[in-house]
Amino acid sequence: MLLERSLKARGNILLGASLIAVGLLLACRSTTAPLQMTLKTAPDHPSMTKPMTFTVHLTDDHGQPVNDATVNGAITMKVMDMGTTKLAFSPKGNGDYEASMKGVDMSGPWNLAVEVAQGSAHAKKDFEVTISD
Ligand SMILES: [Cu+2]
Repeated sequence: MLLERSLKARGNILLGASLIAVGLLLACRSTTAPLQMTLKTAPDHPSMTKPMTFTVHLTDDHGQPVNDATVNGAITMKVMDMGTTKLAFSPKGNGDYEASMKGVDMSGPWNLAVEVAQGSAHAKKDFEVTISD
């Protein structure tokens, strides 16, 4: 009974600690990232053997498009180390930034990490991109 209780207490402490960690992470994000971004992939379901284009849409905390940012991406495979391919996004107006790739070496789940800098404002976001055969 006593052992059971102390295990439960330990579980609660762990849960509390992880909630605090998540809270800090969210707080950190909201203060350092007034920039919001979304990703579109063309085609919608990219194939590893065909060219694909990524479009990042960037807005400020008022929902207005941001056109003067520097946008860089790094794509990695999620399930194994296949190196990192860096992508430089070009501004296309209306808050859109584009980067293209000729294809990838393997199908499956990839991660596109996008980093945005505009003056002193920075934002980073991970997008999962599923690439088929
Ligand atoms: Cu792979």
